[in-house]
Amino acid sequence: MKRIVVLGSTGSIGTNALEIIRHSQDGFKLVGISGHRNYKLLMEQIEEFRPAYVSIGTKEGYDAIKAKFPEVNLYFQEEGLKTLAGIEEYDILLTAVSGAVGIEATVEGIKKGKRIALANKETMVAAGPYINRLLKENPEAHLIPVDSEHSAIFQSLCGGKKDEVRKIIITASGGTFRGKTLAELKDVTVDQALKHPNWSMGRKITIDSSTLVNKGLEVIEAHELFGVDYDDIEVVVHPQSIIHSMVEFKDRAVIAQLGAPDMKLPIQYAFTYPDRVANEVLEPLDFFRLNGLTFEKPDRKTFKGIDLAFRAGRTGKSMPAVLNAANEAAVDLFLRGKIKFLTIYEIIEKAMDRHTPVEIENVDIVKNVDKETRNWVYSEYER
Ligand code: MN3
Repeated sequence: MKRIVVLGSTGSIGTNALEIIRHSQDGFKLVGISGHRNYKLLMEQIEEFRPAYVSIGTKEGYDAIKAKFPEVNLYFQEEGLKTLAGIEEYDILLTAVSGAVGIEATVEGIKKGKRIALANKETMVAAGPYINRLLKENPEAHLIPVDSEHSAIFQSLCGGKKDEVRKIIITASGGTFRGKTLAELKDVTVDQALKHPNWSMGRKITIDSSTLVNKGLEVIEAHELFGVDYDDIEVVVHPQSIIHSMVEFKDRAVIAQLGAPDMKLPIQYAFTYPDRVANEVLEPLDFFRLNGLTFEKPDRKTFKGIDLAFRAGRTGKSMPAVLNAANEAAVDLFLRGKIKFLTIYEIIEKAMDRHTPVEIENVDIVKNVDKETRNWVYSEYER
Protein backbone atom coordinates (compact mmCIF):
# COMPACT_ATOMS: atom_id res chain seq x y z
CA MET A 1 0.00 0.00 0.00
CA LYS A 2 1.48 3.35 -1.07
CA ARG A 3 0.41 6.42 0.86
CA ILE A 4 -0.11 9.48 -1.28
CA VAL A 5 -0.35 13.21 -0.69
CA VAL A 6 -1.94 15.19 -3.53
CA LEU A 7 -1.27 18.92 -3.48
CA GLY A 8 -3.82 20.56 -5.74
CA SER A 9 -6.41 17.79 -5.54
CA THR A 10 -9.24 19.94 -6.94
CA GLY A 11 -7.40 20.87 -10.16
CA SER A 12 -7.22 19.02 -13.45
CA ILE A 13 -4.20 16.82 -12.55
CA GLY A 14 -5.47 16.41 -9.00
CA THR A 15 -8.92 15.14 -9.95
CA ASN A 16 -7.35 12.75 -12.46
CA ALA A 17 -5.03 11.49 -9.71
CA LEU A 18 -8.00 10.85 -7.42
CA GLU A 19 -9.72 9.00 -10.26
CA ILE A 20 -6.65 6.72 -10.50
CA ILE A 21 -6.63 6.19 -6.73
CA ARG A 22 -10.41 5.59 -6.66
CA HIS A 23 -10.14 2.77 -9.22
CA SER A 24 -6.80 1.28 -8.21
CA GLN A 25 -6.93 -2.43 -7.44
CA ASP A 26 -4.81 -2.61 -4.34
CA GLY A 27 -2.33 0.00 -4.22
CA PHE A 28 -2.98 3.50 -2.91
CA LYS A 29 -4.18 5.31 0.15
CA LEU A 30 -4.78 9.06 0.02
CA VAL A 31 -3.42 10.55 3.24
CA GLY A 32 -3.34 14.25 2.38
CA ILE A 33 -5.01 16.65 -0.05
CA SER A 34 -5.06 20.37 -0.64
CA GLY A 35 -7.22 22.79 -2.53
CA HIS A 36 -7.04 26.49 -3.19
CA ARG A 37 -10.51 28.04 -3.56
CA ASN A 38 -12.81 25.14 -4.42
CA TYR A 39 -13.48 23.97 -0.87
CA LYS A 40 -16.81 22.36 -1.79
CA LEU A 41 -15.09 19.85 -4.04
CA LEU A 42 -12.37 19.44 -1.42
CA MET A 43 -15.05 18.55 1.14
CA GLU A 44 -16.50 15.92 -1.19
CA GLN A 45 -12.99 14.49 -1.52
CA ILE A 46 -12.55 14.46 2.28
CA GLU A 47 -15.89 12.68 2.61
CA GLU A 48 -14.91 10.04 0.06
CA PHE A 49 -11.23 9.40 0.86
CA ARG A 50 -10.99 10.40 4.53
CA PRO A 51 -7.44 11.81 4.37
CA ALA A 52 -5.91 12.66 7.75
CA TYR A 53 -4.28 15.87 6.45
CA VAL A 54 -5.93 18.69 4.53
CA SER A 55 -4.90 22.18 3.50
CA ILE A 56 -7.10 24.90 2.03
CA GLY A 57 -6.37 28.32 0.55
CA THR A 58 -9.26 30.45 1.82
CA LYS A 59 -10.58 31.41 5.25
CA GLU A 60 -14.13 30.60 4.17
CA GLY A 61 -13.06 27.09 3.14
CA TYR A 62 -11.05 26.64 6.32
CA ASP A 63 -14.05 27.43 8.52
CA ALA A 64 -16.39 25.20 6.53
CA ILE A 65 -14.03 22.20 6.64
CA LYS A 66 -13.23 22.73 10.33
CA ALA A 67 -16.95 22.68 11.16
CA LYS A 68 -17.79 19.58 9.13
CA PHE A 69 -14.63 17.52 9.68
CA PRO A 70 -13.25 18.40 13.13
CA GLU A 71 -11.14 15.21 13.17
CA VAL A 72 -9.02 16.27 10.17
CA ASN A 73 -5.59 17.88 10.67
CA LEU A 74 -6.38 21.10 8.86
CA TYR A 75 -3.86 23.64 7.54
CA PHE A 76 -4.03 26.92 5.69
CA GLN A 77 -2.60 28.45 2.51
CA GLU A 78 1.05 28.13 1.48
CA GLU A 79 2.29 27.12 4.92
CA GLY A 80 -0.31 24.35 4.80
CA LEU A 81 1.10 22.95 1.57
CA LYS A 82 4.60 22.90 3.02
CA THR A 83 3.28 21.24 6.19
CA LEU A 84 1.60 18.48 4.16
CA ALA A 85 4.79 17.88 2.17
CA GLY A 86 6.77 17.74 5.41
CA ILE A 87 4.75 15.09 7.25
CA GLU A 88 6.34 11.68 7.78
CA GLU A 89 3.39 9.36 7.01
CA TYR A 90 3.39 9.19 3.23
CA ASP A 91 5.38 7.66 0.35
CA ILE A 92 4.55 9.79 -2.69
CA LEU A 93 3.96 13.52 -3.02
CA LEU A 94 2.08 14.65 -6.13
CA THR A 95 2.76 18.34 -6.60
CA ALA A 96 -0.11 19.43 -8.83
CA VAL A 97 -0.14 23.05 -7.69
CA SER A 98 1.22 25.87 -9.80
CA GLY A 99 3.59 28.58 -8.68
CA ALA A 100 6.59 28.90 -6.40
CA VAL A 101 4.80 27.16 -3.53
CA GLY A 102 5.05 23.98 -5.60
CA ILE A 103 8.83 24.34 -5.50
CA GLU A 104 8.84 24.76 -1.73
CA ALA A 105 6.63 21.72 -1.24
CA THR A 106 8.92 19.69 -3.50
CA VAL A 107 11.91 20.82 -1.43
CA GLU A 108 10.18 19.61 1.75
CA GLY A 109 9.41 16.26 0.12
CA ILE A 110 12.99 15.82 -1.10
CA LYS A 111 14.38 16.60 2.35
CA LYS A 112 12.10 13.87 3.74
CA GLY A 113 13.52 11.41 1.19
CA LYS A 114 10.19 10.90 -0.55
CA ARG A 115 9.17 10.16 -4.12
CA ILE A 116 7.93 13.31 -5.82
CA ALA A 117 5.43 12.84 -8.65
CA LEU A 118 6.24 16.16 -10.24
CA ALA A 119 3.42 18.05 -11.89
CA ASN A 120 4.57 21.56 -11.02
CA LYS A 121 6.34 23.17 -13.95
CA GLU A 122 8.10 25.90 -12.00
CA THR A 123 10.11 23.40 -9.97
CA MET A 124 12.54 22.35 -12.68
CA VAL A 125 12.21 25.44 -14.88
CA ALA A 126 12.87 28.08 -12.26
CA ALA A 127 14.79 26.10 -9.64
CA GLY A 128 16.30 23.17 -11.58
CA PRO A 129 19.96 23.57 -10.53
CA TYR A 130 18.98 23.94 -6.86
CA ILE A 131 16.61 20.95 -6.95
CA ASN A 132 19.26 18.80 -8.62
CA ARG A 133 21.73 19.71 -5.89
CA LEU A 134 19.16 18.80 -3.20
CA LEU A 135 18.52 15.46 -4.90
CA LYS A 136 22.24 14.67 -4.73
CA GLU A 137 22.24 15.48 -1.02
CA ASN A 138 19.14 13.32 -0.41
CA PRO A 139 19.76 10.17 -2.46
CA GLU A 140 16.66 8.32 -1.18
CA ALA A 141 14.44 11.04 -2.67
CA HIS A 142 13.60 10.98 -6.37
CA LEU A 143 11.49 12.80 -8.93
CA ILE A 144 9.20 11.07 -11.39
CA PRO A 145 7.78 13.47 -13.97
CA VAL A 146 4.03 13.58 -14.53
CA ASP A 147 3.89 15.92 -17.52
CA SER A 148 3.02 13.68 -20.48
CA GLU A 149 6.15 14.54 -22.49
CA HIS A 150 8.55 14.02 -19.61
CA SER A 151 6.81 10.87 -18.51
CA ALA A 152 7.18 9.60 -22.07
CA ILE A 153 10.89 10.48 -22.09
CA PHE A 154 11.32 8.89 -18.66
CA GLN A 155 9.64 5.71 -19.92
CA SER A 156 11.61 5.73 -23.18
CA LEU A 157 14.91 6.15 -21.30
CA CYS A 158 14.27 2.70 -19.81
CA GLY A 159 15.15 1.40 -23.30
CA GLY A 160 18.89 2.10 -22.90
CA LYS A 161 21.62 3.49 -20.67
CA LYS A 162 22.06 7.16 -19.92
CA ASP A 163 25.37 7.45 -21.82
CA GLU A 164 23.78 5.78 -24.84
CA VAL A 165 21.31 8.62 -25.38
CA ARG A 166 21.87 10.67 -28.53
CA LYS A 167 18.94 13.05 -28.21
CA ILE A 168 15.55 13.72 -26.72
CA ILE A 169 12.69 14.43 -29.09
CA ILE A 170 9.83 16.34 -27.46
CA THR A 171 6.58 16.25 -29.36
CA ALA A 172 4.26 19.26 -29.52
CA SER A 173 0.65 19.40 -30.67
CA GLY A 174 1.44 22.78 -32.21
CA GLY A 175 -1.35 24.38 -30.22
CA THR A 176 -4.51 26.14 -31.27
CA PHE A 177 -2.86 28.35 -33.90
CA ARG A 178 -0.65 25.84 -35.70
CA GLY A 179 -0.14 26.96 -39.30
CA LYS A 180 -1.18 30.56 -38.68
CA THR A 181 0.96 33.48 -39.85
CA LEU A 182 2.11 36.46 -37.79
CA ALA A 183 -0.46 38.65 -39.57
CA GLU A 184 -3.24 36.22 -38.67
CA LEU A 185 -2.14 36.12 -35.05
CA LYS A 186 -2.11 39.87 -34.58
CA ASP A 187 -5.71 40.24 -33.43
CA VAL A 188 -6.66 36.77 -32.14
CA THR A 189 -9.05 36.77 -29.19
CA VAL A 190 -8.87 35.04 -25.83
CA ASP A 191 -11.69 32.68 -26.84
CA GLN A 192 -9.87 31.65 -30.01
CA ALA A 193 -6.67 31.03 -28.05
CA LEU A 194 -8.49 28.86 -25.51
CA LYS A 195 -9.72 26.27 -28.02
CA HIS A 196 -7.12 23.52 -27.79
CA PRO A 197 -7.53 20.65 -30.31
CA ASN A 198 -6.43 17.66 -28.18
CA TRP A 199 -6.02 18.35 -24.52
CA SER A 200 -8.48 19.86 -22.10
CA MET A 201 -6.40 21.85 -19.64
CA GLY A 202 -6.51 24.99 -17.53
CA ARG A 203 -6.67 28.41 -19.21
CA LYS A 204 -3.09 29.41 -18.54
CA ILE A 205 -1.52 26.25 -19.93
CA THR A 206 -3.80 26.32 -22.97
CA ILE A 207 -2.47 29.78 -23.84
CA ASP A 208 1.08 28.54 -23.20
CA SER A 209 0.40 25.73 -25.59
CA SER A 210 -0.78 28.12 -28.31
CA THR A 211 2.31 30.36 -27.91
CA LEU A 212 4.58 27.26 -27.71
CA VAL A 213 6.00 28.77 -24.52
CA ASN A 214 4.72 25.61 -22.83
CA LYS A 215 6.92 23.56 -25.16
CA GLY A 216 9.83 25.87 -24.41
CA LEU A 217 9.34 25.39 -20.66
CA GLU A 218 9.26 21.65 -21.30
CA VAL A 219 12.61 21.85 -23.10
CA ILE A 220 14.15 23.48 -20.01
CA GLU A 221 12.48 20.91 -17.75
CA ALA A 222 13.82 18.06 -19.89
CA HIS A 223 17.34 19.51 -19.70
CA GLU A 224 17.16 19.74 -15.91
CA LEU A 225 15.39 16.41 -15.32
CA PHE A 226 17.46 14.24 -17.65
CA GLY A 227 20.77 16.10 -17.81
CA VAL A 228 20.72 16.30 -21.61
CA ASP A 229 22.44 19.22 -23.41
CA TYR A 230 20.25 21.80 -25.10
CA ASP A 231 21.92 20.87 -28.41
CA ASP A 232 20.51 17.37 -27.98
CA ILE A 233 16.89 18.35 -27.42
CA GLU A 234 14.63 18.66 -30.43
CA VAL A 235 11.00 19.76 -30.71
CA VAL A 236 8.83 18.01 -33.31
CA VAL A 237 5.25 19.05 -34.02
CA HIS A 238 2.97 16.01 -33.94
CA PRO A 239 -0.59 17.32 -34.14
CA GLN A 240 -2.35 14.10 -33.07
CA SER A 241 -0.64 13.99 -29.61
CA ILE A 242 -0.42 10.19 -29.69
CA ILE A 243 3.37 9.91 -29.43
CA HIS A 244 4.05 11.74 -26.18
CA SER A 245 7.81 12.07 -26.76
CA MET A 246 10.81 9.97 -27.78
CA VAL A 247 14.45 9.21 -27.12
CA GLU A 248 16.98 8.52 -29.85
CA PHE A 249 19.90 6.33 -28.80
CA LYS A 250 23.42 6.18 -30.27
CA ASP A 251 22.55 3.27 -32.53
CA ARG A 252 19.74 5.43 -34.01
CA ALA A 253 17.04 3.38 -32.34
CA VAL A 254 14.17 5.67 -31.41
CA ILE A 255 12.08 4.58 -28.44
CA ALA A 256 8.73 6.31 -28.06
CA GLN A 257 5.80 6.12 -25.69
CA LEU A 258 2.35 6.23 -27.25
CA GLY A 259 -1.07 6.54 -25.72
CA ALA A 260 -4.37 8.36 -25.76
CA PRO A 261 -4.09 12.04 -24.78
CA ASP A 262 -4.98 11.45 -21.14
CA MET A 263 -3.02 12.48 -18.05
CA LYS A 264 -4.14 9.47 -16.02
CA LEU A 265 -1.45 7.13 -17.35
CA PRO A 266 1.53 9.42 -16.56
CA ILE A 267 0.04 10.11 -13.12
CA GLN A 268 -0.37 6.42 -12.34
CA TYR A 269 3.07 5.56 -13.74
CA ALA A 270 4.63 8.13 -11.40
CA PHE A 271 2.86 6.31 -8.55
CA THR A 272 3.71 2.74 -9.59
CA TYR A 273 7.14 3.05 -11.25
CA PRO A 274 9.02 0.78 -11.88
CA ASP A 275 5.88 -1.38 -12.01
CA ARG A 276 3.03 -1.16 -14.50
CA VAL A 277 -0.40 -2.05 -13.21
CA ALA A 278 -3.86 -2.36 -14.73
CA ASN A 279 -6.53 0.22 -13.98
CA GLU A 280 -10.01 0.21 -15.51
CA VAL A 281 -9.94 3.98 -16.05
CA LEU A 282 -6.95 3.73 -18.41
CA GLU A 283 -8.16 3.67 -22.03
CA PRO A 284 -6.48 1.49 -24.67
CA LEU A 285 -5.07 3.13 -27.79
CA ASP A 286 -7.13 2.08 -30.80
CA PHE A 287 -4.81 2.19 -33.82
CA PHE A 288 -7.64 1.56 -36.25
CA ARG A 289 -9.35 4.78 -35.26
CA LEU A 290 -6.27 6.95 -35.83
CA ASN A 291 -6.08 8.93 -39.04
CA GLY A 292 -2.32 8.56 -39.22
CA LEU A 293 0.49 10.10 -37.28
CA THR A 294 2.13 13.15 -38.84
CA PHE A 295 5.17 15.28 -38.04
CA GLU A 296 6.22 18.83 -38.85
CA LYS A 297 9.01 21.24 -38.04
CA PRO A 298 7.78 23.85 -35.57
CA ASP A 299 7.43 27.38 -36.98
CA ARG A 300 9.90 28.93 -34.56
CA LYS A 301 9.92 32.33 -36.26
CA THR A 302 6.20 32.88 -35.68
CA PHE A 303 5.89 30.98 -32.41
CA LYS A 304 8.89 32.32 -30.55
CA GLY A 305 8.17 30.41 -27.35
CA ILE A 306 10.62 27.64 -28.17
CA ASP A 307 13.57 29.89 -29.06
CA LEU A 308 12.97 32.20 -26.10
CA ALA A 309 13.17 29.16 -23.85
CA PHE A 310 16.34 27.84 -25.50
CA ARG A 311 17.87 31.27 -24.94
CA ALA A 312 16.80 31.32 -21.28
CA GLY A 313 17.95 27.75 -20.74
CA ARG A 314 21.35 28.24 -22.35
CA THR A 315 21.88 31.43 -20.33
CA GLY A 316 20.94 29.41 -17.27
CA LYS A 317 21.05 30.60 -13.64
CA SER A 318 17.94 32.72 -12.93
CA MET A 319 17.05 33.40 -16.58
CA PRO A 320 14.53 30.54 -16.89
CA ALA A 321 12.79 31.89 -13.77
CA VAL A 322 12.47 35.25 -15.54
CA LEU A 323 11.07 33.60 -18.66
CA ASN A 324 8.53 31.77 -16.51
CA ALA A 325 7.47 34.80 -14.44
CA ALA A 326 7.29 37.18 -17.41
CA ASN A 327 5.22 34.64 -19.30
CA GLU A 328 2.80 34.11 -16.42
CA ALA A 329 2.23 37.82 -16.00
CA ALA A 330 1.89 38.29 -19.76
CA VAL A 331 -0.64 35.46 -20.08
CA ASP A 332 -2.61 36.90 -17.19
CA LEU A 333 -2.71 40.28 -18.96
CA PHE A 334 -3.75 38.62 -22.23
CA LEU A 335 -6.54 36.65 -20.52
CA ARG A 336 -7.82 39.89 -18.99
CA GLY A 337 -7.83 41.60 -22.37
CA LYS A 338 -5.04 44.03 -21.47
CA ILE A 339 -2.56 43.03 -24.17
CA LYS A 340 -2.56 41.36 -27.60
CA PHE A 341 -1.51 37.77 -28.17
CA LEU A 342 1.86 38.54 -29.77
CA THR A 343 2.75 40.99 -27.00
CA ILE A 344 3.31 37.92 -24.80
CA TYR A 345 6.56 37.30 -26.72
CA GLU A 346 7.58 40.95 -26.55
CA ILE A 347 7.13 40.96 -22.77
CA ILE A 348 9.20 37.81 -22.27
CA GLU A 349 11.95 39.08 -24.53
CA LYS A 350 12.20 42.48 -22.84
CA ALA A 351 12.06 40.97 -19.35
CA MET A 352 15.00 38.74 -20.29
CA ASP A 353 16.94 41.60 -21.91
CA ARG A 354 16.83 43.66 -18.73
CA HIS A 355 17.72 40.83 -16.35
CA THR A 356 21.22 40.07 -15.03
CA PRO A 357 21.24 36.34 -14.19
CA VAL A 358 22.13 35.26 -10.66
CA GLU A 359 22.92 31.80 -9.28
CA ILE A 360 19.90 29.84 -7.88
CA GLU A 361 21.14 29.05 -4.39
CA ASN A 362 17.75 28.69 -2.72
CA VAL A 363 14.03 29.11 -3.30
CA ASP A 364 14.04 32.69 -1.98
CA ILE A 365 16.21 33.78 -4.91
CA VAL A 366 13.65 32.27 -7.28
CA LYS A 367 10.83 34.06 -5.44
CA ASN A 368 12.64 37.40 -5.58
CA VAL A 369 13.42 37.12 -9.27
CA ASP A 370 9.84 36.02 -9.89
CA LYS A 371 8.36 38.96 -7.98
CA GLU A 372 10.69 41.54 -9.48
CA THR A 373 9.89 40.30 -12.99
CA ARG A 374 6.13 40.30 -12.46
CA ASN A 375 6.21 43.77 -10.93
CA TRP A 376 8.09 45.06 -13.95
CA VAL A 377 5.64 43.44 -16.42
CA TYR A 378 2.57 44.84 -14.65
CA SER A 379 4.08 48.30 -14.26
CA GLU A 380 4.95 48.43 -17.97
CA TYR A 381 1.94 46.73 -19.57
CA GLU A 382 -1.12 46.94 -17.34
CA ARG A 383 -3.35 49.85 -18.33
MN1 MN3 B 1 3.11 18.76 -21.48
